[in-house]
Amino acid sequence: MSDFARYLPRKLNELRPATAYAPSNIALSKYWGKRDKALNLPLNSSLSISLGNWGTTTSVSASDNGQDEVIFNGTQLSLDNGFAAKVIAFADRFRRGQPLPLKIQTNNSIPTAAGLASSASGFAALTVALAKGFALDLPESTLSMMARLGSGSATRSLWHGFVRWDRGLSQDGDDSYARPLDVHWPEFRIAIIPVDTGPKSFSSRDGMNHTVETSPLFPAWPEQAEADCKVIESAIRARDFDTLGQCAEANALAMHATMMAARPALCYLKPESWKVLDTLWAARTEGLSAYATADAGANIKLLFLQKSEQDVSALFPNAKLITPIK
Ligand code: 2P0
Repeated sequence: MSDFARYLPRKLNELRPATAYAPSNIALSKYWGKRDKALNLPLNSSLSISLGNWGTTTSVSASDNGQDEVIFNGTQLSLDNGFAAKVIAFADRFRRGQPLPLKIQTNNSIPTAAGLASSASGFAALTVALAKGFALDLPESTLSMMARLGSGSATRSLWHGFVRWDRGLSQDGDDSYARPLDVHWPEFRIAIIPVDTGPKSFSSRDGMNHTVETSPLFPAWPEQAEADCKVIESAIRARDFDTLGQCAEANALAMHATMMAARPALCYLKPESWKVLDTLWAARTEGLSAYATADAGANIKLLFLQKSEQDVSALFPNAKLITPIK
């Protein structure tokens, strides 16, 4: 079955008001390329770190006026707004035609100036809020699969800390879900170096598909990414920060290389992103233990440990520091 209807009762319970929070996440080993576009099934596993209190809080309740309502950061959206339409389409996967008008309120705690996308935390929070509201008693692995149908990266946003999304092998995606790693590493730090905080010119979904379809470098990616995931998971378990950082940085740059080789080329990194990388690499030759990663956008994210916090702040005064694990 290609949808998650099988996890739902034929007739949903009446909705009770419910609220859920989900953190955003940054992949240390990236998800890039799908084997099934409708189900957001990846070609490779990925591993992320969640962003603590940077995320999305979503509340669902029955709408009083008989119509769906979507409220984003306090503003009621028109139902033909792209974001509202996606949210309602996702709720429809639960409702399956049942007349249950919803009021969905979503608040993002991610500073707009950080230029981070929020679909991961958004779909994860919406999944959990709807599951709670309809009193569905589902395992977290199932919730992770449901969130995946909203956005691939949402699969990993069900938990705090380090999370691994196993690509799975089955055609229906039943084994493609995430699980948290039981590792507490409170010294771990992230910094976002904002470069471009405007909307993306090319969505990550389109960029991913374009790369898979046209990049002669893409065939080398899935196997490398799978191997990187293993290295990073072992490094996390061993608290081997430099192995983790080196592999995460190489993984991100390899992903960007597949995009740059696409035809026509796709380059999310801007001159300012490269300047940040240059500055970082120069500081590393002087002994700084910090590494970079970048997603489908120009912003650079740094990985380091608490002991390097002051050096990173001095090097990048506009860095937004995150303590992901408390
Ligand atoms: C990641 N990204 O692992 C990778 C790295 C961007 C670069 O997951 O089409 O918005 O909704 O499954 O999740 C962004 O892609 O794509 C993403 P869809 P999604 O974080």
